[in-house]
Amino acid sequence: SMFPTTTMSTTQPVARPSLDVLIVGAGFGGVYMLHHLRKLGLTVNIFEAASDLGGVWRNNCYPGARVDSEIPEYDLSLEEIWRDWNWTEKFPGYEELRRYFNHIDQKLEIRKDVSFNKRVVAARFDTDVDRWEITALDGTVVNPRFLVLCTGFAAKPYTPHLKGIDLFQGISYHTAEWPENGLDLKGKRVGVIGTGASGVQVIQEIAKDVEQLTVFQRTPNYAVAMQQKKLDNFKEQEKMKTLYPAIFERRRETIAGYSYSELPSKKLFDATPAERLLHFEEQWSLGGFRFSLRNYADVVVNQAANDEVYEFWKTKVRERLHDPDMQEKLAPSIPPHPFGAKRPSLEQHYYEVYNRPNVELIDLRQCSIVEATPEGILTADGVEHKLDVIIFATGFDTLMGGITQIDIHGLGGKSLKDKWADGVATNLGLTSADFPNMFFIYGPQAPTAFSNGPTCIEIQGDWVVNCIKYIMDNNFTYINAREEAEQQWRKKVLFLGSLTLFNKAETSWYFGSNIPGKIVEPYMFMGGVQKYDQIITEVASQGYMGFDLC
Ligand code: N01
Repeated sequence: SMFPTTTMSTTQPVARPSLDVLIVGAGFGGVYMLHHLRKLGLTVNIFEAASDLGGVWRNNCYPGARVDSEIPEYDLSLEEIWRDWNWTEKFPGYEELRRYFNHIDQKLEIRKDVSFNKRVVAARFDTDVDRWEITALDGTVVNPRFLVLCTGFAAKPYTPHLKGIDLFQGISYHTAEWPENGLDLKGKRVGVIGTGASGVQVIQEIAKDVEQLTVFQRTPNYAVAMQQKKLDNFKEQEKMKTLYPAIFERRRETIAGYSYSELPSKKLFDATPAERLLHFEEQWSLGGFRFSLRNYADVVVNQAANDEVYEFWKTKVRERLHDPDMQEKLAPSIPPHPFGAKRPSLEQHYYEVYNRPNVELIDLRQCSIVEATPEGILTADGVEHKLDVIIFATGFDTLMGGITQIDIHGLGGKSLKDKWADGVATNLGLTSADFPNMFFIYGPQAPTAFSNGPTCIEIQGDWVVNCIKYIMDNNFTYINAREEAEQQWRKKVLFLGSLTLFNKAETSWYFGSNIPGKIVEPYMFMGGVQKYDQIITEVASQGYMGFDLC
């Protein structure tokens, strides 16, 4: 680490090099930003709360954690990185993703500019010197000109309060706070609360090892086939690389940031039933998000079209389940929400888990949790489920949470958390008015999780790099979003969010309704990646229209 901590006893004062940019977070976003900002000749440092690189792949090390974007879609586009790197699986797991970060470090010397175990807790813009004052949990203070938050969309885990949990004598963990050295679950009685992407992955991974698995499901996941593949033929992968530049270019020009995410030209009911069936089957067998992203465009706006997709999905799932009761719980006759309104997980053998004799599924809509007891979990039917381990796969205070958990104060001492208390306000999902020279990527009001991660990060990251270069080249002190521009952007985000069926799910992190008390509104830009790229590029080319530069 290049910065001394205040708790360190040094006999001599250590000179603090002047810092141009502080980046928060060393995941995909932070690493990409560090590399490009250093290339501008700036002094840049990353503060990372965890002990190593990787972002979500550092924190989420629960059994089965793996990405839901396939490679090379999930690669960073930098040739220095992909040239000598080959993956062993189409959808890599967290361990391989961590090795990928080691590889990036070998190629780009990332770690030398990262301070680990540095959780940023506060940031204050100091108008006397026009610099940010950033404070870490250990007392470290730095004063960069620019602050770039690369905290990701899932930096703040959410654990619902479960009455009696303090009395529970077993152990309990949130999936995103999994112990780095792992947990031995062999022969244990394990309960999993939540069946989002994290729940599905942990459930399908541990079911075979544990003595007894009890799944507490509130809403069934409309999980689709991942179609995982081992990639042991590196020659083939090497050959594919001639296409990488085209794939990386193409992925920016699509709706969801995957080079393949173009839609059929017809509406669903304009295709014959046979045509539809073939299309569904084809996308299903190709795997990944194709079944949801390459479906007919009207599926996200027309309930009847959406129901057709649900029916196909339901049949696919039910034929894998032996027990009619399981069929009804996991793929109900009446869909609890439209297909796609909650993010479908990519599963490998999730449904087969429920044919196992050691797995029980509690449908919380039929029978809710009353409380935790010293020995397990008590449900409303009076049954005490005896457990050694409780796993909370209960998600995150997404998008806004990772940013507002830092105490940020801008011009006039204004707090960002207070400013966003009645709803998020950003200009372009990149900045917020009165927080000068502060940027965030892969956060609220941007495509974020409606995009393949690296695509969104690179589009936004390039914009921020160019903006900082523009400020330096033109000797401006700072850039500040205008409030009118921000209000317009907010309106656009809310409007686009109201057009689809996606707001029909009762609890969805897309809308913040998964967190009690959180403002319910669309938290992401739903106009598509290409459109987003066009808009922000246009703003920059007009000399940063909607911003004050002083
Ligand atoms: O979180 P979630 P996640 N009582 O919010 C349930 C990415 N990701 O960590 O649906 C009982 O989706 C809740 O129930 P319900 C990906 O973008 C990717 O799984 O609200 N249950 C739900 O089932 C993903 O979408 C990968 O009724 C409660 C679950 O907990 C995002 O992160 C892997 C409850 C939370 O699901 C978040 O996924 C992991 C309560 N009080 C994550 N509160 C991959 O790359 C919540 N739940 C594959």
